Amino acid sequence: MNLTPPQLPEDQKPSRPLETYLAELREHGYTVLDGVVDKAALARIREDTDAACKALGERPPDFDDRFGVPNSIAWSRDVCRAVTHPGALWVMRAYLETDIHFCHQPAMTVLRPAKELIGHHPESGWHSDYPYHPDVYPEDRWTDETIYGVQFNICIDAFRTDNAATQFVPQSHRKQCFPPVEMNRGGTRMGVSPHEAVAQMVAPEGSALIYDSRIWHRACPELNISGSDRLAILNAVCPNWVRPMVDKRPGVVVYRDSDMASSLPASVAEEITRLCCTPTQAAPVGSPNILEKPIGPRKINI
Ligand SMILES: O=C(O)CCC(=O)C(=O)O
Repeated sequence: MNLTPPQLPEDQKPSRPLETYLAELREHGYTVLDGVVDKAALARIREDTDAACKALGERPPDFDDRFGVPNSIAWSRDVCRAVTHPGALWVMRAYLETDIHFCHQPAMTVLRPAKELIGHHPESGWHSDYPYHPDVYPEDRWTDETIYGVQFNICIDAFRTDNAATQFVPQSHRKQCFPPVEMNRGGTRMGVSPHEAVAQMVAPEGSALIYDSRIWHRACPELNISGSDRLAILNAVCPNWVRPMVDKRPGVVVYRDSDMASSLPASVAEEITRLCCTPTQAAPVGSPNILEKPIGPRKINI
């Protein structure tokens, strides 16, 4: 593990030293790494996502939902560059104290503006992220001090309180358990029990939210009253020996068939190979058996 932060090019430099983001992640369970994607790249990603949406077999809903646009590493060089941002990768490797991989292919998501949902409080949605899902972690006990996952969500649009910035419970990762069932009974009214401590992860466009996968959080589409889409690239990141949450191989085929790799800088192509295309590594001796469940056609709960 290289614990020396990398030197970053000007167009990928955050406003503070990388160590400060790592310290924040360690203290609060989340940090907002700014400057991951520049303005020109954000504009191209929005345009490419729009084109990819139009090519989807089924037309996605215009309101009240969040949907994924698959295979973004095959149709956007800027997505490849964003998900391999060397500063973000350094923070995550340092936090998990190991080398990492993505547990599903980078997921471009579009959160539509609310219409019918405005003023409603839909039930459920509270969860922790992979591998802290029910039936994945051995015996569903998380007493182990080692941390096995971070979520790496790149904000293509700013995350604001009026466009459904992700809801979360500060410091809930320290409780080492799933969100209690009461949180998913009845809708979420921030400030009202059992959601009195709920806050939102606000972040500028082009930044990355990096948070401990154990933190209790929820997508809140009813709060997108902005009238516009909110785009984000979601990534579940684990030590490279933790089995992926879905079969990544179909995404690898599409990426390889696209010939995207030949148009990427070598360092970006190498990281994409490492994070997205390399088989799961052997688990170190003594690690919990997070590998035992067979991969089925499960829905990605992100
Ligand atoms: O899209 C959001 O606001 C929530 C994202 C989420 O739930 C996740 O990354 O696990």
